[in-house]
Amino acid sequence: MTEPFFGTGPVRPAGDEPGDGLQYQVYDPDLVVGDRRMEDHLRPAVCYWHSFCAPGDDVFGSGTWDRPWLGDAAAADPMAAAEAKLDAAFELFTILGTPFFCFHDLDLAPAGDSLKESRANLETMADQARAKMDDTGVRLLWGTANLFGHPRYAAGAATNPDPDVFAHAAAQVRAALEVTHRLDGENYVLWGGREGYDTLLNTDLRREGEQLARFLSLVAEHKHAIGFTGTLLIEPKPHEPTKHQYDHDAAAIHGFLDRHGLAHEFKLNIEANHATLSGHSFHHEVAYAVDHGILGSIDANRGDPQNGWDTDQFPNSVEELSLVLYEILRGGGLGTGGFNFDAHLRRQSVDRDDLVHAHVGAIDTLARALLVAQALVDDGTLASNRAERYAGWEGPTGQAILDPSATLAALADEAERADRRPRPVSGRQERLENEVNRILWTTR
Ligand code: XLS
Ligand code: NI
Ligand code: NI
Repeated sequence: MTEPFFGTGPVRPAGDEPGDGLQYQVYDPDLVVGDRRMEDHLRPAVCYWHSFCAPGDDVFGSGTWDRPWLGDAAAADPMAAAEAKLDAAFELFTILGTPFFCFHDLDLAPAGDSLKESRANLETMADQARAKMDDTGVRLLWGTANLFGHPRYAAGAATNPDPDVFAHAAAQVRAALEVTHRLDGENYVLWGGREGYDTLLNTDLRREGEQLARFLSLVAEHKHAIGFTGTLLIEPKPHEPTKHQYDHDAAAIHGFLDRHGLAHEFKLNIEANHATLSGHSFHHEVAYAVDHGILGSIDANRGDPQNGWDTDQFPNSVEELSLVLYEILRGGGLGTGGFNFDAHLRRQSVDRDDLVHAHVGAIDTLARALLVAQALVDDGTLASNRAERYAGWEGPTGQAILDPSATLAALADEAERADRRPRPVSGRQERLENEVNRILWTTR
């Protein structure tokens, strides 16, 4: 290992005696919340791409961040640069005490001149990552393939009009999936970056849908062929980079998977900022996934209420995340998933340790939200109110409707005969909002 990049000591858990250096205010991995340790609820992960691969550029200006392994270093000796990046990444994971990380194939290793060379680079870097994982105990939450950056993917990967592009993407995914398996990754993610269209004038919607389904079923088949037991995840996003993306939101993907007989093979990786881009709340997307048994994992970040794009800021709202965590607890937890910080610094955050502070704040926000969510579960008001609201479905009318022998005519006859006149019942929204605030404000 070369010189430390951050040179900061480990961030101490909230439960520790105060001392020098950084300390979490709330996050204590070993604190038992409800049925498990805080770390086992949250399973936080640092993502490789925003933290180590992006230079801090935007469409108007070049990179501002101090990332010595990018630029000239990467051009001169791409594999040496990838090693320096790996060192810095594992240094950050160790400083933060985060149990997981995530990567795209091209984050970990540079592309070669051919698919074969790219695969060899990835395997070499995966061996190095394995050694560091064994040393530090850090695990892989998920791997994925970058099927959106290279110009060949401008018109999509699986949904490209050119089948050679589909085949190229298949080669990349095979390598990334196999490396994820070798590193004992707990999930494999497919984000349909450019699987969508810019204009309908040149797009065959039906054919592109079939291509996407074909690709997903080939990935699922290969997962089983190699004995990978992790979860396959699809990440919804409605647009950006393309005008319209097929994996629009949780419900659209659910319908698509069902239609193509793939619903048992995939779960969802829900990202906060993608939820808001699709016109939903993050809470909605997670609740939809939980209620349909397809919640896989979370990409934790936040957007900007005034900006219509994926600003990928670190999460900092306990209010928002408490309700999201409440749904996750209600659904029995994240399973193989976790909270991956798919978030990046602002362009002006040029100090090396800004990256440490960003993650510390985000992890503390999640930890606080978890405590509130558990208090909401323990309090039980939301659950009992919901149960009471639908209680009629347990009674004679509800049961008669649900009975498979029921017909519309029989129900109509009975409704006419009984002549009941249902009255509107309060939805109690404000009361429930007050309850949530009471718990938010009083949970310690
Ligand atoms: C981009 C996506 C991407 C995926 C991984 O908006 O969030 O980062 O999570 O390809
Ligand atoms: Ni994401
Ligand atoms: Ni995103």
